Amino acid sequence: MSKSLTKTKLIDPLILALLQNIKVQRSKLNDLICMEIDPKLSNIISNVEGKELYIENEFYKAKGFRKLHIEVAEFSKSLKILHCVFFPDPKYDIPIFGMDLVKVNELVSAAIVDLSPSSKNQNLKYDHLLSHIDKSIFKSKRKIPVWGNIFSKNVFFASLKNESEKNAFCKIVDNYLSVLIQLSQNTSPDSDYEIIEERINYQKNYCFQQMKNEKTSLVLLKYFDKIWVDEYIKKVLFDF
Ligand code: BLA
Repeated sequence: MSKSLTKTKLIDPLILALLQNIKVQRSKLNDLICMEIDPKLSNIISNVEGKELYIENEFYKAKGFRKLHIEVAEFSKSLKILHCVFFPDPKYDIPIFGMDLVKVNELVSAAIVDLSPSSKNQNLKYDHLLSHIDKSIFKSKRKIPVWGNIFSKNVFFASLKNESEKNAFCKIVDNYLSVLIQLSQNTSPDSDYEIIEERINYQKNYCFQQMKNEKTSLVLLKYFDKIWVDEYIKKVLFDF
């Protein structure tokens, strides 16, 4: 059914474990379809010494979701990234699933996952499903930056220092995805224009705030010019 990510590259074991979890959860969605994209954007590879680069993108859609995006990237053989955002179809009352894992050599400096609200008070519907998930083993929780006001109060953000924290993060991602799948299976499309418009605006704002994260663009600017980076961020990562 699908082309699969990372066929062409030996992949980091933690990123591989997360990818497998995400794909198993994604396969539970109804009407899952792989979206073809320009191969220039799906696979980006450079072997220039010191500036080696590998980016692989996969896009699907499904009932309730306009875009299910997974990106695996490796920069200069040392910086490894797993980026994943599942954007709901604004006709549906489903939150935005987002995760980012940034690994520099063996240290996971940033591991973040959230089900972010895609309309006002929506989080009240799933808060109780996330808030009891145990996060007590993590020793290096991190503070959400100012642009991160798009995240829910159950956003998880930490550095991962050892194997047990890495395993526990995989479980948290899996739990958040299970909640997402459960929520998406219990909804049907709305036709009220006002609520759809509100959800569109929430997604626009989500993308707009994510674009303020200079850490994303700073990495890409080491390998590409500004025009390319702006296009990539606006069209591939955070389009609306
Ligand atoms: C941080 N994102 C980072 C960092 C890098 C990237 C290098 C710094 C790591 C650190 O603070 O320890 C880079 N992330 C990338 C790149 C891509 C990427 C190049 O996805 C893709 C090409 N970022 C997201 C999503 C979320 C996210 C979907 O793309 C959350 C759902 C969050 N990334 C996020 C946050 C930080 C971060 C909150 C920390 C920012 C900070 O502390 O200032």
